[in-house]
Amino acid sequence: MKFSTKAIHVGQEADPATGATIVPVYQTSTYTQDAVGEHKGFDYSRTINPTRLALEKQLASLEGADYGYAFASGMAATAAVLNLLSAGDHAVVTDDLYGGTYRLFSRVLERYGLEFTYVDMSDLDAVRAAIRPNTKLFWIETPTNPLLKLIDIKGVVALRKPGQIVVVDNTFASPYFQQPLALGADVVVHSTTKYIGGHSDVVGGVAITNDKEIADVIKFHQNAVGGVPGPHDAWLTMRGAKTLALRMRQHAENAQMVAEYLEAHPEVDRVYYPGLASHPQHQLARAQMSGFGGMVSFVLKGEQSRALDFAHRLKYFSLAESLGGVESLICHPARMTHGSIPKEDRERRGVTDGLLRLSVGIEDAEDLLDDLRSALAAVPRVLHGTGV
Ligand code: P1T
Repeated sequence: MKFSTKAIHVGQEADPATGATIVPVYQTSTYTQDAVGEHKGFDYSRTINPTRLALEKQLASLEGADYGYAFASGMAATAAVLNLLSAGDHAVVTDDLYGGTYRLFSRVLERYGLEFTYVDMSDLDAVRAAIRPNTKLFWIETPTNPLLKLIDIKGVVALRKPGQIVVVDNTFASPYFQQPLALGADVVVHSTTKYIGGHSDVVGGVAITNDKEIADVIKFHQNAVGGVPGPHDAWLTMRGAKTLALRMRQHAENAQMVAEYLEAHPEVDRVYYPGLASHPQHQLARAQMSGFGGMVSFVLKGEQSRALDFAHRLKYFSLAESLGGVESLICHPARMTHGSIPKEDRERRGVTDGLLRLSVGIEDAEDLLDDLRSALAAVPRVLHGTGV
């Protein structure tokens, strides 16, 4: 079965109770049992819910996996995967990553005795050098948030020793453009809030694996800790995911046009997009991904304060956190999504006050380009005179 067929059919057989073609929202917390322990496989909705189960099957299939567990948010999915570690264990983490993931690791999990080393994982020598005797996990985001760096998944997998696991946060690429398990990773995590849900109307997460032992631990924690999505959120996410392939193709097409437009503009200093030939890891992107996604970051020339001035002048790109919805968004990572990373660390990693991040939506590309064109024309010039 091919990708879109899975998205529309796996886990989504007609409802056995009624024949409903579309999986119903099983808005129930509990299930009536015939006798104690005698039931139809469902006993309590934190543990199992038919709507959530359908979503889990659908999303696992999109990553080519046997097991998937849905959570109330991407962070809840991440926290569940980190439950694979115990106090004293160490993880090597990409130094460019979602600020909330950094916050979870540095301000919550370090207090529980886990250790984290942040390195530029696009440099495999740096990854190798960060490995310690107690290293148990490699945490990869690729492309990274917000600098769109690429990490060589196969390269990191080749460094993995028995007992260590490689986890890929595949949120930016989506399973349509990148299949980390096929490249040897052990676990994939998504914030389904983003491309998978696709309509900015629901928060969710998922953890996916082919490894039964790992799956059992994640499932145990899903139930024991309880960060599960409600049935209606599961249903919205499942509905969104049906059109993932169509949307991703349009996101990528629009983002390529936007990235090329910005790169050629005299007011733009630098553009980060894996689909540009100028991206330092464009070849790796071609090898590892089947498309380059919808996220584009860039820096304007001149004072960093121009960034927010520019962002406020846009009409179709809303100033908002998050990404991956059909509508275009613009974000100022330093003050928004990555504000929880201390300024010094953030700037050392390249997330400066001048950086802007676009989630390029699937509106008509000409309208998006016009919007960028007008805003660029309206910000006070730096190139031809007085500066800002
Ligand atoms: O927001 P939540 O569903 O909990 O997902 C967290 C998360 C995990 N991983 C990546 C790569 C992410 O980008 C996110 C959330 N990111 C944003 C809200 C953002 O605007 O970058």
